[in-house]
Amino acid sequence: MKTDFDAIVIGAGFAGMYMLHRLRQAGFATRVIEAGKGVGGTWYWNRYPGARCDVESVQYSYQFSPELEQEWEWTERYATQPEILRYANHVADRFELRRDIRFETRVTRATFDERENLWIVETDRGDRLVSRFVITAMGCLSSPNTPKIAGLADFAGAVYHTGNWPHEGVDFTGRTVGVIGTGSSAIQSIPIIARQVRRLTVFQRTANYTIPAHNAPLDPDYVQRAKATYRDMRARARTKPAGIAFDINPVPAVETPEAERNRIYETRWTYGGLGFIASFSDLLLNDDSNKTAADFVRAKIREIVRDPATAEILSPRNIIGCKRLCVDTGYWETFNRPNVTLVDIGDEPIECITSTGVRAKGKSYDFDCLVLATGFDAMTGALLRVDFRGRGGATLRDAWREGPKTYLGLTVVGFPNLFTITGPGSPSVLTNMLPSIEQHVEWIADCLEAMRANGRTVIEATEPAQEAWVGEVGKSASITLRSTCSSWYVGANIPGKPRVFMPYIGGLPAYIQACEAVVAEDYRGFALS
Ligand code: N01
Repeated sequence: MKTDFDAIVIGAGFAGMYMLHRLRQAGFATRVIEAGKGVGGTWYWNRYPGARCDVESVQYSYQFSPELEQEWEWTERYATQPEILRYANHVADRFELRRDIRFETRVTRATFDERENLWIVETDRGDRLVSRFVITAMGCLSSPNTPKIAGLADFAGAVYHTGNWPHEGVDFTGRTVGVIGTGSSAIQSIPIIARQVRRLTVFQRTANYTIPAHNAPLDPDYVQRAKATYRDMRARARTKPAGIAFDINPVPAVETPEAERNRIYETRWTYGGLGFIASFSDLLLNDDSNKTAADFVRAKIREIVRDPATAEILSPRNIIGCKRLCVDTGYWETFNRPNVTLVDIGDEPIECITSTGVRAKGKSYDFDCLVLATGFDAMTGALLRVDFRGRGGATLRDAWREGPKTYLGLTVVGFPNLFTITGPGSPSVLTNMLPSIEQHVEWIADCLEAMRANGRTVIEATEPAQEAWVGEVGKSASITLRSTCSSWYVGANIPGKPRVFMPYIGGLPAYIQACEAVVAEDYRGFALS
């Protein structure tokens, strides 16, 4: 069989773009296949009002090119979606990536031919491409979840999903709007939508924790300092569990007197952002410690939200940081607006959607538009949308029937020469995605180069190695509170999805060490031929 490419990469977000660049540098014939009309992945699709990154812009950026770091100028502490998309486009232009990307094409099936040890990749445009390697770069939160609420198709107005927002934007001026969901996407968009609409109604199933962003334009002096010290900052970030250079207080909350504890929470709240959860060392390990942080945030909600009944509904009762912590600009304050109503559907799901609106708790709410801020089929959704067939025609869907199983989050037994960037079983969504992506891309590229140098053409994880890694992922999840609630980390948001904590929670440094040890021991746990 004639090969068209050494490697086919699926997806042209930050992972796919860097993978292409790195493989091209190493002289591998590479083709990226991308469903969208442009690069950017998450930042191409998630164009809802208020979309921005919750990792500070100077950290949420590539580090592989010092020249790129120096020439790009971030303008805000937390970059907006349009700015990040401009950055992605700049990278695509600067490294001339587009000529090897096929846009507006979706991979539908990939089949491993065991006689020739090649992948046959099929697309919705009728392509049939033959490649030695397939590398998925499809993102962890890229398969939008549209809940099966009865009557959704009957709604006469417009329905928008935050994860697939119209590119031309939506003008909500003077309209009545219902938002379903109160995750990060809702928490970012609700304050902005509320300012435009005549009336906004928010349907909340689970109250969520959010910390103020205190976003602001970046002072040019700060940017210059950041640019001058990028190497140090990146090295420091690499020593942190989340790959983000913020300080983790090494002291446990339970051992800290209440007044001192609240002073520390106040300092972190005033600074803003995800670092709040690093106020103490044990917040995600100990229920009592976690409760001190949760109580602090609940007190803030009561302080900000004027109506006590609304404040009570908005106050989360679960573990703080168990679901992904949110970062907002004016979320709680929005519920003081006279044009905003909160409907608690925690105890009773939405009954149905009608042609005019939503029926919940025996009451009808009429809307011009509905916004589904209902999240994603996380981590496995995008991968399982492609019909992967490995050895013996076995499907990935079958291999993962009881939950995803991988070796290092990078490879799957029975699927030779297939690599999954930020796949389940890797730190991915628990970290700053950019450094995690870069680490995976570099590991894969180094692996392909080593194989070429040694005249090897097939690599596959072995069953014992995969079992051991799956055990490690499960063991590390069991010691934190993060695995204890109904989050998308465990697939709880998708009916019927196996309940398994999907990312590796042992932290980026331990994970990098594990990946490097495998290489140092001549790709321990892999069969190479
Ligand atoms: O999705 P989510 P998201 N009826 O799954 C509710 C990243 N992200 O798009 O909690 C009623 O968090 C659901 O309720 P419940 C970030 O990692 C990052 O907001 O399941 N409600 C929940 O409230 C984030 O964690 C940024 O009870 C229903 C909401 O919909 C991840 O993406 C910005 C429902 C979904 O929340 C996902 O965030 C945005 C139903 N049938 C997102 N089904 C950054 O800042 C679901 N819900 C980088």
